[in-house]
Amino acid sequence: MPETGEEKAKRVTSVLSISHDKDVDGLASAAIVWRYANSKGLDYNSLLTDYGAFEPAFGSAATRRDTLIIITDLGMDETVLDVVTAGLDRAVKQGCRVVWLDHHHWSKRSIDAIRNLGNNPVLKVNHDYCAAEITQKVLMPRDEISRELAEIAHDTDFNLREIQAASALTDAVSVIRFNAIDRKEDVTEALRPMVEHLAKEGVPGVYDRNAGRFKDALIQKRVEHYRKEKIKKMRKALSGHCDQEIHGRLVRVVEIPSGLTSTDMGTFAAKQENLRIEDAQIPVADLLLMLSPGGMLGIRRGSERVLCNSVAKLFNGGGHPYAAGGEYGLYEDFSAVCDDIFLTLSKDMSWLADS
Ligand SMILES: [Mn+2]
Repeated sequence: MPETGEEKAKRVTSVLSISHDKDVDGLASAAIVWRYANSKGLDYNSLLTDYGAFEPAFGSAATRRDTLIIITDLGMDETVLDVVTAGLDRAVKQGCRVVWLDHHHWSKRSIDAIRNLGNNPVLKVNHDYCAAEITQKVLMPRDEISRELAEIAHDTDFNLREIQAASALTDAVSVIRFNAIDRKEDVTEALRPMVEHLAKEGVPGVYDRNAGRFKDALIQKRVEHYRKEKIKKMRKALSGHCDQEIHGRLVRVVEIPSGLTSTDMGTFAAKQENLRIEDAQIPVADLLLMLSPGGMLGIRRGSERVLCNSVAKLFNGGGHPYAAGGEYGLYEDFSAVCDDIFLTLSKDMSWLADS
């Protein structure tokens, strides 16, 4: 659509990047946006945020003038539609332009709300790629550092774990985030040095591939410590597992402590060699539900005989067939929760895959 004289924004002078603070995909996307801003000679500001904190993020976007606002790795569902569109609408009236690049599931109403903003908004949503890959293809198609950042993000977002640097970065992000949250510090500020290094030099800016370690010795030490603790916590969580066979599938529920992600736990629990508990060997479960202290449910699978997204729907959540999340709610008695979950699953068959 050609820009009309009236609608045309004054030349943008800066870029505001809003990206997901939770994982490597969000950080890599922010780093690619930085490289884009830099290549165009535009000022760059970044905000990293998470679901539940859209109000301050988009409130801040609403104060911008003549800014290209690039949002990456964040989905917009209808619960935040008003907050998001109000903020962006104001920004657009002040000469801003919106580019939104994402790979989550969007409702038609959410898509229309963004497409209806003024100043020719760009919205690209594609489930086949991670957000950093979409960001790289749209903004920096010929930039080698951006391409590598996207590759690292893909490895972690699709949980392939084939690239050592990608797994290391994932752990470093967790270490930095959990540490900031524990100390009640700002997560964006805590992650900013890492995003900057990634933006300026790509992966080699933070991680030495040949040595297999972070360039920053303190981060390396903290990641090593985090990994050791993580394995202890995962073994402990598994030892308290609650199993039941439902509709011919082995369903397992575990409690996970804070500081452990369901992606890590799910990956660990899907490997037979990790399932030796005391002196007994337990099988890999078809379906694994991980209950966190706040009552959130991480849902992963150990075989293709179950659909995690259909399980999530029974617990107010959603996701992919191979990984999903839901909510159980606050609880006190873990074994009562297990009974309740098993009962819910036994009454429903939508979560059974045909294979
Ligand atoms: Mn992502």
